[in-house]
Amino acid sequence: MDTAELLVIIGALAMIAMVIWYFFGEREKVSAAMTDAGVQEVKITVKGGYSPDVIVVKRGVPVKLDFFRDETASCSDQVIFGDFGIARDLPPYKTTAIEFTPDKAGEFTFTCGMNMLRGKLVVT
Ligand SMILES: [Cu+2]
Repeated sequence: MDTAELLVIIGALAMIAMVIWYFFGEREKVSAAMTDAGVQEVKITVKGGYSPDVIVVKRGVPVKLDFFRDETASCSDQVIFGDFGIARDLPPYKTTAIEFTPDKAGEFTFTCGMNMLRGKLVVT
């Protein structure tokens, strides 16, 4: 095997790794900041997805998730936290706060109304 062939193989493996990371990787993981009022607050931008899309919070402490929807694409006009019985409309170009206290630890998926956009709430 000569160097050129080796480079092609390395390049191909790097591409495969990128694709796997893109579809299955945790793109952006953020731990909630604690406000003076003792609330765990995270700002999330909604634009073709959730950014950050992995949010880490503590169990038993009130959480405030500020969803700023930076688009009008109808896909994202609802956000659903099925495990917590929360479904909320997100008006475009506005911030919608979702407040609740996670009472169970684990990893909980949140999605748009069609189950297409996905994020993960990690309760520790
Ligand atoms: Cu959708």
